Amino acid sequence: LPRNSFSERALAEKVLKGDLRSASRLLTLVENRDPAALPALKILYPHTGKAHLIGVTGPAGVGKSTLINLLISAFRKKRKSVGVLAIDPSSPLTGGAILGDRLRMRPHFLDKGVFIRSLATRGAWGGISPALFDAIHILDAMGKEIIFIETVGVGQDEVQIARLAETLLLVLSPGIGDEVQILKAGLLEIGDIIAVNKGDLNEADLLVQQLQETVLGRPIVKVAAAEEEGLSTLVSQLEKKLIENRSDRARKINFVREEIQELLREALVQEGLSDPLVARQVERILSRKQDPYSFIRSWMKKKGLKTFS
Ligand SMILES: Nc1nc2c(ncn2[C@@H]2O[C@H](COP(=O)(O)OP(=O)(O)O)[C@@H](O)[C@H]2O)c(=O)[nH]1
Ligand SMILES: [Mg+2]
Repeated sequence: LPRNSFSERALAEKVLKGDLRSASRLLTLVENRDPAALPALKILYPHTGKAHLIGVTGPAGVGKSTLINLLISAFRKKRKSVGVLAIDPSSPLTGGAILGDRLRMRPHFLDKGVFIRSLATRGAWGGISPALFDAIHILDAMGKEIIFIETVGVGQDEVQIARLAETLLLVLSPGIGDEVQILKAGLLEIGDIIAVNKGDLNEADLLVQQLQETVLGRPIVKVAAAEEEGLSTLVSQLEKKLIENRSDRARKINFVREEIQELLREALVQEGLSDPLVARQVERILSRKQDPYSFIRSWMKKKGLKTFS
């Protein structure tokens, strides 16, 4: 792996030229939280901020991956280069990403204008992690004009992607169980556009109707990804939103805030965990000679940081 500044610059320059292998290499470094990625990331950063970020979320099995596969084709026809980051829940056994999503998107594997990557987020809640931000920047810097981020979300709280996507596509489908559950989970409060997939199933129309009565002011589009139906409406609604949201400064500010928050969290945790003082306290806390609250407070004070109380 590149360690000297010459090869780091070379790696960054290759990514900027859209080189897939270099991008993959850098992505592996950021996934492993390898500090060797930092110099390249710093070089890339000024070249980022151009891509449209489309979050695609919804319960498992509604057809997000199938739909993204079609959306890739639609945007490729419009000569847009496309990136996909599929966030899979980390397996507690392997810590790795599940292969299903990659397989489903296979038709695009030979297209050089498409870059698809499954991202393991190692227990990060809701899939948001510093590695996700790095990955977005890498795809952006390599010239991807549209970046889809697929995450699984069952309730509003789980859908952290809503806080950073430029445009959010919520995918639902009939047969995901009790529709009232969706309402309770607050999932309908998010999503610039709501796609009701599996439109080929009988119950789809009822779901669309229920949503139309509940969700006001946002487009609800019926699609059947497996049948490749309803795509043109969805694509044109998406394009409209992309243009609208592009000039939404609040969303951009929010993105930077979220990224800083993630990096701060990571830096602070690293600092704490690498301090032998912290390790030594475990025994004292375990034996109740010390409480964890007072310890954290005194540790932060030692580091010159103020605590919240
Ligand atoms: N009937 C029907 N099944 C679909 C449709 N789209 C996807 N599916 C199926 O739903 C299952 C889950 O799809 P997938 O894309 O993996 O869902 P994800 O978990 O949301 O990414 C697969 O078996 C798909 O073939 C559709 O439009 N109609
Ligand atoms: Mg999927």
